[in-house]
Amino acid sequence: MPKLFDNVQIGFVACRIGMRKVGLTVLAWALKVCYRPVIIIRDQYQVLCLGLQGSGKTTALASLVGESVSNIEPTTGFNIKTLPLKDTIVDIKELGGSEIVRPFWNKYFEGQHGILYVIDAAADEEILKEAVKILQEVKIHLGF
Ligand SMILES: Nc1nc2c(ncn2[C@@H]2O[C@H](COP(=O)(O)OP(=O)(O)OP(=O)(O)O)[C@@H](O)[C@H]2O)c(=O)[nH]1
Ligand SMILES: [Mg+2]
Repeated sequence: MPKLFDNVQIGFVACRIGMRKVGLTVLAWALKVCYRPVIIIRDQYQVLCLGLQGSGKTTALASLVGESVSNIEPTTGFNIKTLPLKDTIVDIKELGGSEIVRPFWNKYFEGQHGILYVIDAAADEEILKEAVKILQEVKIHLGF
């Protein structure tokens, strides 16, 4: 038969374990609320995404950033995606590829670190030739 003193001791130990659990829960909650991983961004690059209408620019960019590729509409104006790569951010700006908007592409060249030119490899010969011709025009504008 345990004495009163033993019961008090068992109760005290149980209470301490309980308090520890509560303490750990509070600590975990506080860490969850307050802890924000610090990511130092060292570099940020601007990339222009070009290519003929329907070559797959929007689809390629959506899959690159892990978005759904269903229900993709032709791009009117531009479409911007941000691609985080470790401590680097790449901002990719896609411009629509229709004949009407292509003359305005060169207005967006300034300040870009690179060009991502998309060609539909499954396109027929004529479209492939057109894609290469337009790419050459872009290169001339850029001074290559
Ligand atoms: N099967 C297949 N379809 C694709 C692929 N890429 C794009 N498409 C389809 O081709 C069509 C045009 O794709 P978009 O990504 O809108 O092409 P875009 O170059 O952004 O076109 P614009 O914005 O109009 O210049 C869409 O219906 C896409 O679903 C691909 O790799 N495979
Ligand atoms: Mg598009």
